[in-house]
Amino acid sequence: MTETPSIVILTGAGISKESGLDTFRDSDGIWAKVRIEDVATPEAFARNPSRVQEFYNARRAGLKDPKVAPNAAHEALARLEREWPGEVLLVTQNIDDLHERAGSRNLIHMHGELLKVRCEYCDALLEWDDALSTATPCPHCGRKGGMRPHVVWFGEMPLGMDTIYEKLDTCGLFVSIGTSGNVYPAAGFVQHVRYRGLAHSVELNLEPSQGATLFAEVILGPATEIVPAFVDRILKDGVPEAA
Ligand code: BV8
Repeated sequence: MTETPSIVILTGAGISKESGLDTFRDSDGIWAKVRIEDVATPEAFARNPSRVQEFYNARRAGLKDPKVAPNAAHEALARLEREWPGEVLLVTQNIDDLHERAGSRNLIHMHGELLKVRCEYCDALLEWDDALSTATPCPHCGRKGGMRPHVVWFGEMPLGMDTIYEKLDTCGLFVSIGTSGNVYPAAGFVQHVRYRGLAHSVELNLEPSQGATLFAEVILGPATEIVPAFVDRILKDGVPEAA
């Protein structure tokens, strides 16, 4: 009896769009309003820390909006983790907490988390849902000026990479949902899986991503429609053989 294949799922901002959170590269996206170089690099933080803190304070406050809640796509992925007999690892590029709130547990935030902050002096990692400023003293070591969002900026190493590659190397199904395939190393995961030739690969997105041609299967549409239907199909028919 062949073992139940494990599943690795990668999500991006597109899965949270229908929950009311902006994506990055859509025409009304975040990078249409601010430049990456001004708010999402260590150099930006060194140059003008309060500008960067304000950018994340606004997004952290936005998460508290009662209208921002997990949608049917987040919930379908949590159901897949509960009901699939093998392992399901959810790797998200998103820094919102909608996957957790939908019930996903086996989850890696490879680009960090908006609701966590850390001290650059003592490395304390703290849950935080309030505004942060350079004057905020670290609750752990007491020093000021070292508190930053626990978010991976451009040029910084994403989190959980060893585990992610280990799971990509052994999975039977790789699914990419709601990401434009612009940012590495996440955008390279599909090549990593195809290279082994042992897993089926599916992209679920509103429109073809940069890497769409690398997937064995592409399903287009809004996440709240195509993700629940895809989860139903996998739970009913299982994982197709690697194409
Ligand atoms: C690294 C956290 C190496 C912050 C983010 C030159 C110089 C320096 C670096 C590089 C360089 N060239 C390349 C690089 C690497 C760089 C990179 O890839 N740059 C790109 C721009 C070319 N990557 C990095 O720097 C990474 N680190 O490489 O480190 C290293 C090695 C050794 C030692 C040290 C370091 C770090 C990357 C992480 C950066 N941080 N975010 C924050 O969130 O503020 S990345 C940012 O883009 C977001 O976090 C997001 O996670 C990520 C990807 O965006 P998407 O999620 O895909 O969103 P997008 O808007 O693009 O697409 C949305 C999609 O959804 C669209 O396709 C749309 O059609 C679809 N959609 C919309 N609505 C719906 C929908 N789909 C379904 N339903 C809907 N309703």
